[in-house]
Amino acid sequence: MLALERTDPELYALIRKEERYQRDSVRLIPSENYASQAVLDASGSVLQNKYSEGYPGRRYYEGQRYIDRIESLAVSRAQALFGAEHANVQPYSGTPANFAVYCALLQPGDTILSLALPHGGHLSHGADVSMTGRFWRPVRYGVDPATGRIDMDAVREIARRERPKLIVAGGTAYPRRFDFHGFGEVAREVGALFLADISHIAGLVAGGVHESPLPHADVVMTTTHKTLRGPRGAMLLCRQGLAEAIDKAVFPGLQGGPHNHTTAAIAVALQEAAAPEFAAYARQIVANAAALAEALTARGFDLVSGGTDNHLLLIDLTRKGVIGKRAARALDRAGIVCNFNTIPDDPRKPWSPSGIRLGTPAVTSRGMREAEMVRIAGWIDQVVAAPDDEEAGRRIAHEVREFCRAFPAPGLLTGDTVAVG
Ligand code: DSN
Repeated sequence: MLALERTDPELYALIRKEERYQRDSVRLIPSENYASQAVLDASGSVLQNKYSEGYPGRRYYEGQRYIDRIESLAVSRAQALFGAEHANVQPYSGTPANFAVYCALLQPGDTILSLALPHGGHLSHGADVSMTGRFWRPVRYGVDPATGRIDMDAVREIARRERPKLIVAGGTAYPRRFDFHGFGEVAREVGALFLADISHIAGLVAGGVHESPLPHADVVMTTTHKTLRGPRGAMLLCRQGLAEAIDKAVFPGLQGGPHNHTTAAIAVALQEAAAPEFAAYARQIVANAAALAEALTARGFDLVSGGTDNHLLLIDLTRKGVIGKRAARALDRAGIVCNFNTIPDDPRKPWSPSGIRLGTPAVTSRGMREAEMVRIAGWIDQVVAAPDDEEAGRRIAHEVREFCRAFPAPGLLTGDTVAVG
């Protein structure tokens, strides 16, 4: 970033500080990751200079000889990795991608059945505060209060009663597997279409650790920057029969020119995800989450659903006597970055909920394994036990910084090269 350093030293210093922060802390936000240097290279390339409304071979601007090849490469890699008949790699991110699916498949006012936001669903699945909850009629399934898991019999009952046009499986804070086969059966029984939003688990699906929804779903949406470890973007996968509707909804329906630099970076990430090392990475994400869950449970933490099948843990801090936001802020001061989160049927509000959410994709990208998860659980326990102890927070932050040195993160500078300001 020599040019940036020269022309805008203030901004350059802020980026370097963020880089050092990412390097020296344990990042446990389950939707975050460290993209490879190759992904960052493509994402910061001259491709961002080009306008390309349309699709390969059918553009509204000239000068597409390389852009068409780049987008076609991303599309064919997505098709191959996920076994999809059709792929659209242009959505800017997950929410616009889900919006495009609703525009393609539904009429305004049609019913969408999805996982309730307070039970781990996503805003774009029809939450009240989202436009998706205004333009369409949302109905919700939740998790069973006793098990913390989705009960497919309950989903079927709601679907039979509400007759949705679309059923959505997927979420942001659900630590268990989605029964894609079961959702597909319910959708077919009530004549609904089925959207699987695998944004959080796409890397686990690509790595063969979680079941693919492709045989069961009409459309699959994923963001590309979470467990898949690509740039910030999204993809839609579907069968050929829905391809035209999906493509038209993305462009010209909702978006203008695709972000070609992102498309190229998605292509890079898809190639990386097809490598055998990525399957090992996906397996280790899940093994690390299980190890973190076990170590925290042994220290008296309450995990929603009692554990995890994937990359994330949702922790109810009620019995620890600390609210989620206070814990998350104290952890951040101690070099452990997570987010405060509602738990199912949380008596508290989303801005100050009862829980925290942790995930292992980023720490696994640094090469951390089960033993490191036990160490991290120990720090979390110390911080949550005394969130206002600033001295302990500083000591732990120092220990975390030293610990992180042994685990270089992809795409980040190492050593003192980032020592600015
Ligand atoms: N914001 C993402 C997450 O953290 O799960 C979902 O869009």
